[in-house]
Amino acid sequence: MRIESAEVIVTSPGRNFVTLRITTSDGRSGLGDATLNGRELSVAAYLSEHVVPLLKGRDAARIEDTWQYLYRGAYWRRGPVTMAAIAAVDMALWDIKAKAAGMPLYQLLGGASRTGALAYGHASGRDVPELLDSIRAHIEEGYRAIRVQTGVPGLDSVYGVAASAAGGGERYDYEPARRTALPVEESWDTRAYLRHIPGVFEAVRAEFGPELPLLHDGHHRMTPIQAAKLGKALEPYDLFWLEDATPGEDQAALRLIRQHTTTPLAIGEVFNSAHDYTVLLRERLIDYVRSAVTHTGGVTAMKKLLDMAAHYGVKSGMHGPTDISPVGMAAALHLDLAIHNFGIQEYMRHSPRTLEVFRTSYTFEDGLLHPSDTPGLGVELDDEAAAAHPYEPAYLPVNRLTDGTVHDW
Ligand code: GCO
Ligand code: MG
Repeated sequence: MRIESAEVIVTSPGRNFVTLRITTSDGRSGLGDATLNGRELSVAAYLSEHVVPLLKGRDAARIEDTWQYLYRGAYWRRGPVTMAAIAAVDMALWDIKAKAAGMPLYQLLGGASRTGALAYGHASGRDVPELLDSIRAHIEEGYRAIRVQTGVPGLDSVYGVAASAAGGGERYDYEPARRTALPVEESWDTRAYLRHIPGVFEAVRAEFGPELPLLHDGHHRMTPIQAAKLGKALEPYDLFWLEDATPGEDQAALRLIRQHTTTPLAIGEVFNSAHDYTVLLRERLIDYVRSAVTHTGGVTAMKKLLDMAAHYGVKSGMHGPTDISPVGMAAALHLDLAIHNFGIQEYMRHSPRTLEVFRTSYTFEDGLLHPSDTPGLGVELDDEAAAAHPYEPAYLPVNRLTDGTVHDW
């Protein structure tokens, strides 16, 4: 089973996706996700200029060897572009291997450890009443765990808050990347945010009671002492997790937060390697690993990372916004089902237009996701539908403090 060809497909059914399709000499094909929101073409170029030429003629069954060849062989290691490209190759090869075996991928990863993966959805509102409506709508859709984000008085637009229920999007969801010539600039005031959020969670608990798992994303905006203060203030509301409290590259910052609060901590959506977690795991500074299969070098690397986390009692909470394509999502779901230390899976849901391009078989029922028993990853790409949506540049926003200083977005 030799690799005969590999093609990079860039499509934009409402938002941009980069997909790699590998085809073998015996006519099998596999898909891998290489989408890096706002920087898509850098991964597409890395793949087509530097990776695809190396794949032709390789044994498609040698997944570990190919991973090491692309990782060590490049000399320049890690980084989101490289690791997303390696991830796409890795996912596609696992897809092929599982199809050849006639099994869903999770069977090759050790088989199911559970009946389905608990998913959390994104509720948001510009104010508390709108937020409560959004939570209600998510519960009606079947969600059993909810991420809570709201507007902050005095700030025009805030990370994670859908512009409006009817806001021109295909779903009532927050999509940060905009198709503008330059990035949209948002404004931010951490003190106003810190004053506002505890009251929001108080209102949510008052309305929905103590049981519903609630999550919150700080999106890297706080200093360690601010994050410690927020974690402490949120303790009465029993969060499932507080995510990305401080900027991702500073692992030691989590030490200070951990000393002050029992609110569980999650981090890692901007990480791209297990090495980004060594201090966090060894010192038990986090509770959930947030990496995406797509940005961490694929199924091979993610499985190793999650196995390492398991030894420290740390669980998975894989990144699953709409900028992870249905292919990357499916890869996460197979891991979610197979690993022992599963925690929760983010599930924002793709738009109907995206799902016309990517034909998925995973299911969402009674709050649980299942990758399905279709052999392989269980996702196929419709080339005609993909070609109908050419790439359109889009940027993630840039954040500024109210005095104009650039801040973490
Ligand atoms: C999340 C993330 C996303 C990111 C997005 C950037 O928790 O789902 O923070 O909303 O902002 O993936 O492209
Ligand atoms: Mg996040």
